[in-house]
Amino acid sequence: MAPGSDLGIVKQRLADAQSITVLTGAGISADSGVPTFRGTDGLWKNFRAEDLATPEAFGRDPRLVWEWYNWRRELIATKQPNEAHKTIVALERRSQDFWLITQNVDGLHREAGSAKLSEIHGNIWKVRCTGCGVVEDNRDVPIAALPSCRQCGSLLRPHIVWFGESLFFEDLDHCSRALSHCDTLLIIGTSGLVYPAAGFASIAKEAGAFVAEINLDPTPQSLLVDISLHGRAKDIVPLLIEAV
Ligand code: BJW
Ligand code: ZN
Repeated sequence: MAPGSDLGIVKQRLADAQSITVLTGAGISADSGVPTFRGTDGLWKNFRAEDLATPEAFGRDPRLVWEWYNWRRELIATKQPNEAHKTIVALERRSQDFWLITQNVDGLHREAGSAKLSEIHGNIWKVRCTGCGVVEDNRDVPIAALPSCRQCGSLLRPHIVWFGESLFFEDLDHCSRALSHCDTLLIIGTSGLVYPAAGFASIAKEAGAFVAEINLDPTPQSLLVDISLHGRAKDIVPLLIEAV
């Protein structure tokens, strides 16, 4: 790799960084075979995620929304972390100050071994009671059509942040600290359309960080970041951090 190439510059920045934050989206898991949200493969029975991932959709037809989650659980249960997920684990272990922010709910970062992370949109392997609020791990595949809480009998919902719902305060707080004090932010495989994550690049940039994105295509953040690398996450990410 030429030292002055875009790839070489990002690699050197990572090697010199004191504090690294990584933001990931569905593109990183696309390389493990998990469909993205906004690609044509993201559709299920002609529904868009925006039509199903809302509290209103769940209120109207919880059976349909659980059916969608069961389809995704079945699919994700067969997938494994790829080289990009694994390289992020290596980066975490070699860095003094590191935080991973993921929008993905598939749990593949945890499965790869990431420990310093915020899953800001929740986790598909957790359920939350709509009555008493208890959150539990649940890896049933398939889960019951309308699962109920063992403690109070109320309907369970996926422990996922849907459109129109606020992210959890603890996650937002952690992200805001990680973004405002990192010197290097890597953004991998997100369309940059969904807030608040779509605003994270500008928070880090305004705080003085070097920001690089890795994506198949340009995104709304491409003009803001220092370097955009185009290609598959599983091919590019390992090149960036070998020999850190
Ligand atoms: C590759 C690749 C490879 C492919 N290698 N790259 C108007 C303006 C501003 C904000 C709003 C607004 N109206 C409403 C809002 C707020 C709303 C929002 O942002 N809406 C926008 C759509 C406009 N946000 C919210 O509601 C959030 N809450 C909130 O803001 O609370 C306060 C508030 C409430 C209401 C109004 C205003 C404020 C909550 C958002 C929760 C999102 N949750 C979801 C669904 C979860 C369901 C589930 O998973 O079960 O999370 S949405 C969906 O999108 C999912 C994802 O995490 C998220 C981001 O998608 P991501 O990861 O970017 O995936 P894709 O598919 O979009 O992109 C993949 C990318 O990868 C592409 O760029 C490819 O090119 C690339 N790629 N293969 C590298 N191999
Ligand atoms: Zn309950």
